[in-house]
Amino acid sequence: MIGIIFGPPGSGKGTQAARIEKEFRLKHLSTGEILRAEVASGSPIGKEAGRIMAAGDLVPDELIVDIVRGRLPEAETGAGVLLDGFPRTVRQAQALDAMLADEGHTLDFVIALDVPEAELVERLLHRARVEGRADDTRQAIAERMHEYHKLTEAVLDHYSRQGVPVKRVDGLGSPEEVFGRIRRAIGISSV
Ligand code: B4P
Repeated sequence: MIGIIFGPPGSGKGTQAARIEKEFRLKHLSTGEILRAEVASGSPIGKEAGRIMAAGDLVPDELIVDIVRGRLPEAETGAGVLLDGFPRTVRQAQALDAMLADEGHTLDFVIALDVPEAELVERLLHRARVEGRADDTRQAIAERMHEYHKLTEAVLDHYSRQGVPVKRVDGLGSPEEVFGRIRRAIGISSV
């Protein structure tokens, strides 16, 4: 099974991915987490990505696609893969389509979390107070929302046009309530 957890910044992708990974025994691949690990390690990739992320911008497609290409085959050896934070542009989606086609795989589902923007900003500012993430400043959050509308939203149309089941899930409520809706949506997609 290969699925995507999709949504704007702060919609609960990382939060829900942890639950989906456990319940459906999927390997969780988060490009945000991979990039933050690169930043923490001080690698050349991390230095380049860290500046871009702190400004709230998307890192270059080529860099992210190379990272996913390097990790996908190993992740695919288990029961399945859950992609979190990737693809974030139509070019990334096309690159993923090609990677999956090369291996004879197809996407089983896209879960798209819907959360109003005011709630997203509130969550990220709360996380800034708790975790102090470099990209959770008011200015970076505004830029991340802008990038989401400009470049990322179109990924959903890309998949709808291809007939991939795109399940829109209400992301408001407790993490458990949201997960209940996701569980039902994935269950319907996988029968
Ligand atoms: P990500 O790590 O993907 O960051 P995110 O969009 O903020 O999602 P995250 O998973 O962290 O937050 P979540 O919604 O779970 O990316 C970070 C940056 O990396 C990007 O801005 C970009 O620069 C770069 N990047 C990553 N992938 C890329 C790609 N493919 N191409 C280019 N650049 C890329 O949770 C947010 C907060 O809400 C948390 O504090 C959580 O506790 C809270 N929350 C979750 N669910 C809740 C609920 N139901 N109710 C209340 N609060 C909730």
